[in-house]
Order: sequence, then C-alpha cells, then structure tokens
Amino acid sequence: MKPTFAILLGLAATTTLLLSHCATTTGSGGGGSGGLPPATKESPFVNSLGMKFVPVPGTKILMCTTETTVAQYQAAGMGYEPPKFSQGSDHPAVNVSWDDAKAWCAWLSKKEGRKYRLPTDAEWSAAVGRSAYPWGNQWPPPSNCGNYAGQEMRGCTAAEREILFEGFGIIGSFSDRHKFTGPVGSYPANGLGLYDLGGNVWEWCEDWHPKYRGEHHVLRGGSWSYDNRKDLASSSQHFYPPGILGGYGFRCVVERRDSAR
Ligand SMILES: [Ca+2]
Ligand SMILES: [Ca+2]
Repeated sequence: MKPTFAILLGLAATTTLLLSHCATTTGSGGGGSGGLPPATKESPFVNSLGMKFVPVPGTKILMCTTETTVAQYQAAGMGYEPPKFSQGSDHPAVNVSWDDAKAWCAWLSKKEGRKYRLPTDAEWSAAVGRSAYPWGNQWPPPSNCGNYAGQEMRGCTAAEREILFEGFGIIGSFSDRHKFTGPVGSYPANGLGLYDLGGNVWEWCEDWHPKYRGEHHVLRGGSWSYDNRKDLASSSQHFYPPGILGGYGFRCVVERRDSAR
C-alpha cells in the first residue's frame, strides 16, 4: 500500500471511529446499547465475520483468538497487497502498516457498532502472560509450538530464499511445517484460548514503541522469519525496521463497554 493511501486510510479511520461512537447498533450477538454479551474462553463472543473473542484477565477487552486473516482483511474492501510467498485466505494478513490496521479496525467498528481497536502494549502483555516465551520458559522451543524460523526453511528453493533476509537463522532442531506464514490457529492455544501470540506474524499494538515515541509503533510476538531468543521473548518490543513486511500483521480487540475514547 502506498504511503499516501495509508494516510488517507488513517484519516478515514479517524472519521469512522468518530462515527462508531455515535452508533447504537449491536451487531451479531446482541447485548443492547453496544454492550457485549458475556464471553468466556469456552464460550467466546463471535462477531459477524465469525471472529472469536475471549476475555483477557486484568483488562476491559475481549481479544480475538487469532491474527486477522487475509479473508477478514479483504472483507473491508481496502485492497490487499499479497506477499511474494504463497498464502491461503486463512493465513494472517501481511504487508499491513499500523495505519492499515487502524483503518481496518475502524471499518469493523462502523460495521458492527462496537469499538474494535488494536490491543495496547499492556493488554498484549496481559494476553501473553508471564512466561519467558509465549510457549513457556524453555529454550529452544519445542517443535510445533508456533510458526518461527525452523528446519522447514532448509527446504526453501533458490527463489524462496530471495524472499528472506540474507543470512536468516534457524532455531536449532526446531521445526513447525510452515516456511512462511501458515493458517492461523495451526498450533496449540495458550491458557486463555489465544493462538499464535508468538510467531506467524508480528502484531501491531496501539502504543508507540517506548524507545521511538512519535516515530514507530510497537509490534509484539515474533514472526515466521525470526530465530533468536531476544526477539522471541514474550517481552520483546519490536519496531518497524527497513526490510520485509511479510511478517507484519495484527489482531484486534473489542472493548467490553462502549467507553468513549
Ligand atoms: Ca516456520
Ligand atoms: Ca503472532
């Protein structure tokens, strides 16, 4: 997506968010006056796109159990710039800027009359929990705990290698079946019922990166092309560096109450 278009979408996001505050419809699931019906890990809130949302203790949001998929992203009619690798409609949307993600949340908010947005950095931290890594405390990670840079990448063709950073690394004997992005929810959920918080794609949060305020927004969780302990740690706060964008996506949250912000 071209920067100018992203800016326009950012403006559209602002407009539609304002409109969403005035909306009184409830979308699927009912609840009246924009309130959400009770949701639990076992009985999540399900919106009109079939996205499932579960509570995150200590927050006022319900978080989508998966990253936003290509199909869900395309439902907004915003256009989708596919990556250089092959994807299915159930893979996470990539090549998504922070402005794109905000605009998509604004579209969904207007569509459903609820307040959808990106998670804050603190909310994402609450979702991933206190273990050293999203899968637990051990290093290296157990195979198939998430989509990271594993042995499967050794099978890349010459053309596929051109998609990757030069000198990409691989995590020891770890493997996970997917060279690039994989279908969301392919690996076990965490204790809250959330999939792929670690790996598959980095996820945009609302906040500025603490070291680059006013310059870069923070990304959390690592992606399919990352192999090192520092980036894969639960606490890792990433920012938008020059390089491939095929590892940047997002998941959204919905506020429990229609609190005006
Ligand atoms: Ca992988
Ligand atoms: Ca992720």
